[in-house]
Amino acid sequence: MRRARAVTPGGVSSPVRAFGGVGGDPFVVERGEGARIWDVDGREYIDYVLSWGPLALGHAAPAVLDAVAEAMQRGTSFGIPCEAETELAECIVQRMPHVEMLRFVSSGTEATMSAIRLARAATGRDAILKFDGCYHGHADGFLVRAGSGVATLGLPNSPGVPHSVASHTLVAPFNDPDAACRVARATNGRLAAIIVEPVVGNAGFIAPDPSFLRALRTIADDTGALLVFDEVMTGFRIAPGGARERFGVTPDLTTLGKVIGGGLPAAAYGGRRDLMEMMAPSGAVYQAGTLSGNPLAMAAGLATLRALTPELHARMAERTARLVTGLRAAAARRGVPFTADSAGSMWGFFFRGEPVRNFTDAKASNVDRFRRFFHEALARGVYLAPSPFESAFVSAAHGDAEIDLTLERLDDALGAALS
Ligand code: KE4
Repeated sequence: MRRARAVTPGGVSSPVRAFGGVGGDPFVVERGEGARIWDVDGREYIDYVLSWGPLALGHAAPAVLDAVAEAMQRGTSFGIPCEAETELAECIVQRMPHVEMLRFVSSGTEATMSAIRLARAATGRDAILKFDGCYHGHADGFLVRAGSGVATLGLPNSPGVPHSVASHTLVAPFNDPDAACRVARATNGRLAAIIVEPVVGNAGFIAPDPSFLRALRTIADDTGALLVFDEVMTGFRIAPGGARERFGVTPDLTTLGKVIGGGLPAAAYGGRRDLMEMMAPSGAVYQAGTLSGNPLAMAAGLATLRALTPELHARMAERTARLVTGLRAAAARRGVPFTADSAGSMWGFFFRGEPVRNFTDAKASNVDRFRRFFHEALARGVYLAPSPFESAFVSAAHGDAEIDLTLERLDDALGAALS
């Protein structure tokens, strides 16, 4: 880390990896296999961060390695239409029929940035509404009361974002449809899009109230704004068909990332055909990318989605629910104010007795206790997200044995964190 810090800011390629939310130095990873990773000092951890979500099949999944190895023999990048892009696009469209057409990009940030540009072009409006604590990547307009690393580092917003850009971004509390309605109506017809993480993963894990997403759909329809589900994290995690399958609400645009690249750089934005055909070269809205649709990333994503059958998804969801239930029980036995929840293979917890319904609740949780628990868990070989404002994941490689071992270790870590 000393060498890394000499040549890169904070010694990391992305701020949240620097353990700013929990203190201390991050370990340096050597390799991963299945549910486990090993650091350069030979310590082994059961990994629940899984590269912040992409590794639905676990580390170095044979299906992914074989697919990438096979694709690599034909070259690594062309910048020319390649069948692999169409195969992965067809697979996604088949699983998420409301995504009638999509465009691949290389990161979630590009996906959400492009979806908003499209929404602004389609409506001729500038304002966007996001929710406090939600994180949609680091494009200028999103760094307003964002979650994830922005919240972890306690940054109010980010320097370098022109006021003229940030002023188009309006913010309301998650799970507060009345506030969202008030903010939307106050724009007097200037609202281009409402963008939301259908299950929040960047303020810690926060599930939507049953009626919240439906209310956003109604507000979007009433004000002429588009509804954008940012499923970069929830996509192929909370249900085989994503948020629309889980909640029955259809967005106009959806952004995806993480899992669809299977651990290699790939993301996408898509949705209604009439909107997507506005994107160049079919239409006039410009967006481009040298490595968009990279054949190795397409191969990794396709191998991942093909393995993620509804049966496997159900097994992963069941194991995730068992982990969360076990953690709640351990906290209850020790009389610790604690709440935990899951959706499919995505989960999270807070040291707080009352339910966490929005970012204000999340920030009111006992973050000092989180920090102690994080380090006690790490010392016992369980790697949780190094921030109270992140979520955790389970992969296909987390079998019953891993869940049992994790519950044993985390129960002990909880005891140590309280002493
Ligand atoms: P990327 O640009 O990091 O690929 O995706 C941005 C993004 C967009 N939307 C949602 C819902 C996201 O969760 C993300 C990225 N998530 C963070 C973890 N909370 C990535 C980890 C990091 O920043 O290093």
